[in-house]
Amino acid sequence: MTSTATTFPRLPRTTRRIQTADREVFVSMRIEQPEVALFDNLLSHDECDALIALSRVKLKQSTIVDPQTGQYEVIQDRSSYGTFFDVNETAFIAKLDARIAAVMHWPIENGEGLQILNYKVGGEYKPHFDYFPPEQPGSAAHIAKGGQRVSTLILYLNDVEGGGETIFPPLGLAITPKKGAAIYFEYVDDQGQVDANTLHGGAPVLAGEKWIATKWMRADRYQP
Ligand code: PD2
Ligand code: ZN
Repeated sequence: MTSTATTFPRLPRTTRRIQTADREVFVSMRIEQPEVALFDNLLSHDECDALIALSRVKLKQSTIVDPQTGQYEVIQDRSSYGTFFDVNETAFIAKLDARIAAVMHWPIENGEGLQILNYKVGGEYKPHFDYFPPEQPGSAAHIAKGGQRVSTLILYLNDVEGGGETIFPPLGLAITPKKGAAIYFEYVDDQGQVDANTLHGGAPVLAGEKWIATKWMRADRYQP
């Protein structure tokens, strides 16, 4: 499937339960314009623990895309540690990639590899867009690898003792991390227009630590 075959929104507004191949997922909150949905029961607690254990051993300081050069840079705005799993890297990751694609209503092959992030106390991700701003020179090289990003799923792998909400400042919305739940949002419509109201960030962790997994979907098949 490519962006030209898209119905919009990707996640139908009437969907309340999603029966994936191996798990029933609940849509516990919806917003329209921009399209945001909270999923409950997406991952089991054992799956969350397994993702953390597999990631802990290979964490590196997170980077962002420099708007001018398109190069990955370590910056203060993103004080987390992270790692990636290639799509379908193992049987376990393949099972999760399939479930994630089912709830995002978008093909597995359009997804970037699952990214795992770990924030310690004080760790945050300042408000940003997940799409590559079309007007920025650094975006072109990334858009060339499967098109624009169109939707995001942030999966919460633990309960955070204090802080660490995912915030959407233009919407006045804050999501408290809950182990096994996930927040979904989409930001490119069927005309290819990006939605600046999806500006979002990860609030500072105040106590404990925060673990998430992020899936970013592209308009077309992703070419790493
Ligand atoms: O950790 C978060 O809550 C968060 C917030 C904003 C993660 C991302 N963006 C992301 O991975 O894009
Ligand atoms: Zn983000």
